[in-house]
Amino acid sequence: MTQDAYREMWETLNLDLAAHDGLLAVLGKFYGDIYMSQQGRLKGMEYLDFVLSEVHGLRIKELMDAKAQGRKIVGTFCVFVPEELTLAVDAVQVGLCAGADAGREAAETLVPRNTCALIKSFIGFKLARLCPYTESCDLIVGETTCDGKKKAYEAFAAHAPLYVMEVPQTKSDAARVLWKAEILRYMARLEDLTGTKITAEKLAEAIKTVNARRRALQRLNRLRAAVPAPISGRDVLLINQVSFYDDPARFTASINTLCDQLEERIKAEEGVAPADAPRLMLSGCPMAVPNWKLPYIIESSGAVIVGEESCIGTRNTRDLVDESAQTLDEMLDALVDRYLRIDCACFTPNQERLDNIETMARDLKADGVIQYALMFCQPYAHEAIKVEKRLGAADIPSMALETDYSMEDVEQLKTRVEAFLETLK
Ligand code: BJ8
Repeated sequence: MTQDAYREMWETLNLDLAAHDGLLAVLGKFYGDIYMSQQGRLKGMEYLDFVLSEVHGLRIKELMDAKAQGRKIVGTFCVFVPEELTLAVDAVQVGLCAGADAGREAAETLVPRNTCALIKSFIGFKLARLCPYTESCDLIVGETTCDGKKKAYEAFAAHAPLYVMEVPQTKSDAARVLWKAEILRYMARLEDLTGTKITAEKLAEAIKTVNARRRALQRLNRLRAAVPAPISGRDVLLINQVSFYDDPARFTASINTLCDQLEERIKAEEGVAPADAPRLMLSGCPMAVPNWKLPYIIESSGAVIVGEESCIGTRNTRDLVDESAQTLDEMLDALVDRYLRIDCACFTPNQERLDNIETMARDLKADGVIQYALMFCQPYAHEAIKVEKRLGAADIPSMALETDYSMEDVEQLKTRVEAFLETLK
């Protein structure tokens, strides 16, 4: 498609074209500096570069074509929304990225200033008419996770076709009953939206599709345990980010090809950083596209990131849905169980997250962990204290950072990261 045809498509979606041009220019420059400057990238990353270069182009065209065929587009902000149900009604699910400081001033007319950058970002993108994904959606699914999101959705509902899932805050038996009811309610909403009934056959297929993507990402995560690290943390973060909006089957095939290349590289004992480069794991809040600030700072300071304990990382891929269920109800139970294993900091208590972090740091042979929290994020800031204690008891060095999407603190973050790396020597 030509640039003119893209502009026509964006105009149809009612984007603010001038502001959108500005956003794409910044994104392109940022991507060039952070990604294309890396040495020794795998051939398979060309696919990701292509997807990113067409992020508001070709993929949006695909969504438009899907809509023209009568398919619905469902946008989400949280890994609690079961994509299996969305696929089972032949709708397309896209994660609505919220990783840029765009439309902040407009967002602050709807939510308080001391709201985390992720929430302000999704509201800002909508109010400033900057995101073709948001504008393509027939339904946007929110969820009652943290207080910030819960209250923000009340304001957001006046601007978008919003539906909110009630996510329990504990893992009790009563919570499970609530979550099952919510899954059934969401299923009915999707059936109503699309006019398609979910059958055992369709759901089984959708479960397989999403599990296959998780397996490919699990494989990628296992390969990162190699020394020297065969792929940069920046590239894996990008892969995880793209997983939220690319076509699932195409994405899975591309990541498996990339993993084949990684295996070759590991056999040849080649790495993206020297074998003695400090190996760091990130833990905490999700980093949505195009939030690449901290990974860039870390890796340009001589360390390599070997894991992301985050929803745009292993929290989204660690658990599979049991594929042995036969009936629709058994499949729904399998979904309920799988999603209730998510160890988001919004749960109380949340002991399993501490166990998962320690296990992951050991499996990846991490020399240290950097905890990442967005400013004003209460759940992850609270858990940072516990995580630090737990890692300290396990003799794994860690440091907790709080930041947002602005570039103002880059130097300060760099100084702290470098000081942390010094302590690891
Ligand atoms: S399952 S982590 S994607 S809720 S950073 S908005 S928590 S104040 S994003 Fe999340 Fe689902 Fe949990 Fe994962 Fe609130 Fe914190 Fe902001 Fe956050």
